[in-house]
Order: sequence, then structure tokens, then C-alpha cells
Amino acid sequence: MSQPDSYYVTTPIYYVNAEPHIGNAYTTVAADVLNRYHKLFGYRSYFLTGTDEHGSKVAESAEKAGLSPQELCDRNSQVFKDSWKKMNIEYDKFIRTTDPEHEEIVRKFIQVLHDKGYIYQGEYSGLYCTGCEKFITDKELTEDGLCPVHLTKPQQVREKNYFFKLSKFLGPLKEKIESGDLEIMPASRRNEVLGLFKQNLDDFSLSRERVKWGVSLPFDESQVTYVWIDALINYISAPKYPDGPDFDRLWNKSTVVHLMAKDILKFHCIYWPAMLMAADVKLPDKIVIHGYLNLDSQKISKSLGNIIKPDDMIGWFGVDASRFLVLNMCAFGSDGDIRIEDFYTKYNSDLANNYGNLVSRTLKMIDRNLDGILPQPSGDDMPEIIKDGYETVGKVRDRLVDVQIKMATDEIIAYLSKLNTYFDEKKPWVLAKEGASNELGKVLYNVSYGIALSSALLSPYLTEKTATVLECLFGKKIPPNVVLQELGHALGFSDKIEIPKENLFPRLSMPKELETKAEAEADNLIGIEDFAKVKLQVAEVKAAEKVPGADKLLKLQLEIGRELRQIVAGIAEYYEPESLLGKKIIVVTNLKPVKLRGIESNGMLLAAQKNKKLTLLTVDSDIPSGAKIS
Ligand code: ME8
Repeated sequence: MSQPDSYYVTTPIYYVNAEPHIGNAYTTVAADVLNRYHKLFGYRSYFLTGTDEHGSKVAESAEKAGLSPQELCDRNSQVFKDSWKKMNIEYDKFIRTTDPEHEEIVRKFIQVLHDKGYIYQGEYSGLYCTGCEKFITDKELTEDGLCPVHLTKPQQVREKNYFFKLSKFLGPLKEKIESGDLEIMPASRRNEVLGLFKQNLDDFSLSRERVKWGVSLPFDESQVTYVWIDALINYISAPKYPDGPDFDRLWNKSTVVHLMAKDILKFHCIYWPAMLMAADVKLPDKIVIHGYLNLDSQKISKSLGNIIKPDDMIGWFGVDASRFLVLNMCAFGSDGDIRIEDFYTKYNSDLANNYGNLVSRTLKMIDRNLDGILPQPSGDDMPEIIKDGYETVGKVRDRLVDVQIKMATDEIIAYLSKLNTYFDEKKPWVLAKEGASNELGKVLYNVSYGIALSSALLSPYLTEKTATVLECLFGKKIPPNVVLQELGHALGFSDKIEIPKENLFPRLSMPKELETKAEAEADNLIGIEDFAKVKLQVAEVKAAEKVPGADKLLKLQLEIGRELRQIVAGIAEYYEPESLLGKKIIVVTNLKPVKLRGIESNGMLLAAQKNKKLTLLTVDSDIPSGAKIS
């Protein structure tokens, strides 16, 4: 795939109504890691993050805290900056929507839309969720009439607003998404966005009459800009739309990548590009939507109060490991259920064992057995284990083109496992005992080469620890991209390889309270006596037919030994009735009978289901019906 030479990576700008949590950290670390990877692979990259400071949500929080909105914004945006600093986030710009320069550009941009005739006056009435800072429809509400995200009751609002003529841009925008000009990743989210075009996408209101804390409209000072419109414009106000010195380079000539979670997909994939089209501004190139981090199956969120703070993570694992762990518990793009216990397991396996311990035992052997000196390799043939390392670099790069961050990391961890296996198979400690110093030098050189490549590849996460390892190997501070530039050549290791002064990633044992939690979960395991209560038998299907008026149900007549039984099963979407005749399936035969659509069902068949696929459990070899399963 061809690669442009410059990227512009953004996170959402976060509301300052509360402190950052690991949900926000997830996107911010992802953007930071992506930005660092671009540089590692030799591209220019610019990284923007910031805070979203206007709107009723922030104003209400300020009032509760007894502060002016500006005071709350100043205090809390600093909390975000401090948190990101502690997490080693290296942004190029931190934008605040209360920056006067941003406010001026918002007015300029909205004036352009107005001048082009895409703004008109109207009246809005509907339900408004302050948590989401958006209108929501009746259909979206929970059964109890609450916002599904914040579980709060929305307010009924009616006011005069200015509207944006979204309808005018829907056709051309859809084409851009379909053609891939505007790339929405992953494909499932792209389809979700395309699905939105089939619903009623109304013109949206871009101002508020009653809200006071915001940027006033340039053509009607009695109204403020809707906080979402104000916020979206940050992406172009940071490089100073329309004619700042960097606007062309950063916006027009870079690959612009917006990262965010699925909660704000509609604003970014529909409203924002439509507004840019209206103003004749280039669209972003990639919009990358990741899933939610959940705690106990509920989205981690300020409003729900179930948060883990970046500081907590740093306290448990240190900065480098926290960056690594927060991003790599689930596939980028999917939701991930977080269990703090799993952080400990992953830390110990990937960082303490696979990386830290390999580095430690390799460098110690070089120090003790070779006086810290690695021999230069002889001959032109590249050993397989180093070739594997080159391939890993290629695979990581490919994964990152698709912003598959966790998959990229998995490639590195898989390579580290190979290096560990190589080390164990070559048994350098035996070579040392036997005095086979040539062979020992070769083995330790190869492993060190692999460690140097892996450290460079892990450097976007483990910014501090990998710098230490590279310094030990090369005898000086060495930027990780320099290691990759040497690909295909012998590496100029130091004349005296050092051992890190501290254990890089000491093994951690789980805190007592988590162990207790894990034990309590183990209490949910069932004993064999529980399992024995369920009577499972092989049954042969003798007849099958659809249940009239029920799309999902089939009525089956089963032979179970000498008995003939009827069951009703929800498998009609997956099996044609005739295809079941003669099949030997597994049935729970001691369930209380139930009636489904008025038809008696005397048991339950077993099936495996995943990702909309279902398959019946059958037996491996011929066995008469009625056979018991234990
Ligand atoms: O929506 N899992 O700000 P916000 C993963 N100001 N990511 C999460 C998360 C979770 N549990 N919780 C939050 C806003 N995030 C607007 C944005 S942009 C022009 C305006 C991350 O403070 C994720 O990136 O509610 C999500 O999209 C964002 O925080 C929402 O942050």
C-alpha cells in the first residue's frame, strides 16, 4: 500500500466536567502510539488532543462546584494535561475550545457556511440529554424513558435555532464513504454509518438559544454555537483554518486520521464531513472507531461513575506497562471487558516474562561469559531468527496501516516468544559450560539483535524501558527508528554491553483483594454432582417441520431409545427441516415441558452458536439413540 509522508492524528477533545479515566486514556494512548509509530517508520506525524469546554454540561458542573465555567475549565483542562504528561503522552498541540483563537475560527467557519446559504432559522423541540449534549429520539430511550448511555432522564426542550442544511450534502457524502475517499474503519462501523443514511437524517441545529456558555454566532449574538459544532471545528482551528502557515501542510497535505469510540460516530462521520463539504474544505482521510472499555460489562464513563483513573494504573504497573496494557486487552475496534486481574496476567506474561526476563538473562550472559562483548557476525547468511525479526517489522507496519494496533502488538509478542524458544533450544548456558564460545557468541548476538528490533517496535508503548535496553546494547542513547534503519545490516553493538540497573518489569503478584475476588468467582464453578443433574441423551430426528407463523421455530419428532418425543427448537433460520432427518443430536431430556406457540416441547437440543452461526451438536460415530451422555 502506498504511504503518504505525513500524518495528522487526532483524539476527541474531552469534556472537562470530570477527570480523565482509562476510557479517555485508551483513545489518547492509541493516538500517541500511532503517532510514535508513524515517526518510527520514518514519516512525519502531528498529534492533536485537547478539551471540549463549552455547553450546558460544563456550565452545570461549574455551578455545582461553585466555580465560574472558565475557572472549572482552567482547573480541569490542567488535570487532563497533567494526566497525559504522567502517561508520557507526547502531543504536538493541546487545544482548548475556550482558546480565543479557536473561538475566532469557529465564528469564521460558521460565517462561511452562512455566507454560502447553508444555514437557516427554525424551531426545535425535542428531548435533550445533557450528558450526551444532544437531542435524542423516543426510539433511542430505554424502557424507563432514560438516555441509554447516561441512564438519566432527558429534558424536554423547545427553542428557536439555526439549522444546517445537512440534506444537501447527504448524497455526495455517501458516495465519498462508499468510494473510500473518506475511509471509515473498521468495515463494520463503515456499514453502520452507511446504515444511518437509510434513516431520516434531518438538518441539524447548530446553535442554542438558552445556553450562555459558548461561542456566540457571528450573525446573531443572542445565540451560541452548539457545543458539538464548536468542538468539531477544533480539528481545523488547531492548524489555523483557513490560511494559517501550517494549515495546508497539516490538513490538506497530510493523511488526517480521527480516532474515537463508537459513541460519537454520527457527529464525526456525517455532521463533520458534511460541514466541511459545505465550506469547501478537504475531508479527513480516515475515521477510526474503536469499541468501549467496559468494567463489569458496563461502559466505563464519568457519568456512570465506574471509572479507573490513569493514576491508578500507573500506581499498579508503572507508566510504560500501563500504556501497553490499556491498549492491548482487546482488539482495536471491539468492545473489551476489563478485569483488573487480567491486567496482572498480561503484565506478567508479556512484559515480565516474554520481554523483561529475556533481556535480563541475555544481557547477564553476555556480561558474565563474554565480558560484555558481542562478536561481529561472520558470513553473509542471515540467521532465520533475525529474518523472522525483519518479517515482524513488516507485519507490524502492515497492521498499523489498517490501525490494527493490538494485532501489531501481538506480532511483536509472538516474535518475542520465538526468541525465547530459540534461547531455550540453543541452551547458551550449556555452551558456556562447554567453553563453546564461538557458538555462544553467535547465539547471544542473534538474540540481542532480536531484542534490539523488538525494543524498537515496542518503543511507542514502552518509551522509557526500551530506551534503557537500547542504551545498554549500544552504549549510548539511540533513537529507536535508527535501529530500524539498520535493517538488513549488522548492528553496531557497544564494546561493553551493560546490564540494566533495575529489573525492567519485575513479576507482580495480584493484590490480596483481587485474589479473593478471583477465588469468589471460582466459587461459581459447578461440581460434578451439579452436572449430573442434567440428563443428556442421543436422539435421532424422525420428523421435522416449520411452526406456522413462527420464523425461528421448528417442531421435531425425536426417537430417544424406545421413546418418541416432541421438541420445539429455535433453529429454523439455520436448518431446513428435511436436512435434519436421520441426524443424531444431543438433547436434555429431563427439562420440565414448556409450551412454545401453544405447542408442547419436551426437552432441549444442544447447539453451538457464535457470530450469527449456529450448528447442532451431534455424535462422532454411530451410536443408538437413547445413549446417555456423561
Ligand atoms: O464525547 N472506552 O467527549 P467525552 C473507550 N467532547 N473509549 C472511551 C470510553 C470507554 N469506556 N469512555 C470515553 C466527547 N472514551 C466530546 C467529543 S470531539 C470533537 C468532541 C473516549 O469526554 C472515546 O474516545 O465524552 C470517546 O469517543 C471519548 O472518550 C468521549 O469523550
